Amino acid sequence: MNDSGVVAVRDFLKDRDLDAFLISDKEDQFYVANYSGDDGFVVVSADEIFIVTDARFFSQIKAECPDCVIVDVAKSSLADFLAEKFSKVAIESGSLLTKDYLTLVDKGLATVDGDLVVKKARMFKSAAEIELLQKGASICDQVFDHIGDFMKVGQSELAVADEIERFGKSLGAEKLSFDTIVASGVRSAFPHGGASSKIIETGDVVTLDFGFVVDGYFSDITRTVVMGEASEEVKKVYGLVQKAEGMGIRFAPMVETFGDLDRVVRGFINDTEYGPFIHGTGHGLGLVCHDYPIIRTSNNDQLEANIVFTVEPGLYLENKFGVRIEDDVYKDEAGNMIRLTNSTTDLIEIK
Ligand SMILES: [Mn+2]
Repeated sequence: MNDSGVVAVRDFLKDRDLDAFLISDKEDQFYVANYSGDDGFVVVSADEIFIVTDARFFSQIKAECPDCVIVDVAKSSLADFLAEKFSKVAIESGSLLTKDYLTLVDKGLATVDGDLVVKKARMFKSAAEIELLQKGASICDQVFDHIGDFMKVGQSELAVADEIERFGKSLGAEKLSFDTIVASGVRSAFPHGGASSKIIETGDVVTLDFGFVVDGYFSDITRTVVMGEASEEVKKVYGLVQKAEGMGIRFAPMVETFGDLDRVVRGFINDTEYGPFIHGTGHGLGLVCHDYPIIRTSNNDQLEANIVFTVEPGLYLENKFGVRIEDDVYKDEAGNMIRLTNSTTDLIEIK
């Protein structure tokens, strides 16, 4: 149960003169009601929190959120329950299925979109949440340190990915943040080249992008290494990406919005001979890996304290190689940038 989620939802109800907030996003449900069941809906009114689900989850609800009121979906459908008690309801357009939405419309319920209400509350991390994010990020650093010793020419990308997973779990991670990316040689120019059976060869540039979940909170790191000696071109491109990433972290306390931060990093890369920069500068980190906010030019959210996010510029030269560097960071109350991941960003040549 996170008070800031409940407060944000109830403020929205009050501001918009609504009766209830229907939460369909799983992480939002966990954040607001501490409900971790993988089926059902959370409904927040001015003074109660209901969970509409089936009997598989009743004992779990009693353990996780004993103050919530259980609504048995076998006796009353979501739409029947809402229509009986409420007339104007906030919904989450990003996660409510169209078929469920249509049942609400059928019952004559008025709906207002509140898709980002809980996600914007979730952006701001408490000290306890930052501690969990830090644990995952520290595992990333230890795994990167280990994998540099482990990697050898002749291994497959999958073997390296397996070792990343095994070592991270041995350090206390509960699961991977996403399928590990180990992309070598020309495959490193695929921004999201999942590990394959390709054998890593001498001279290959290798992008390693991985992360671990600790108590539900995600981490995410990318480093690019070279097997053997880096060519002059690789060194040049690497240096530009390293500079762009460092700028992103250094400028974060000086800009107003996440869109501004994207413009700084994007502008720098686009002005090099290897531009344009083809993806977002980064993303929020929290109960999911690509959490709100996505850092792109169109984002106007203020870059405030205690929002944990990634900075991850990259350059991709088709049929040659790619370089990406990514760290997890946040701005503290004093305006200093705090790095959660601390592995060196200097180019590592594995010999
Ligand atoms: Mn990322």
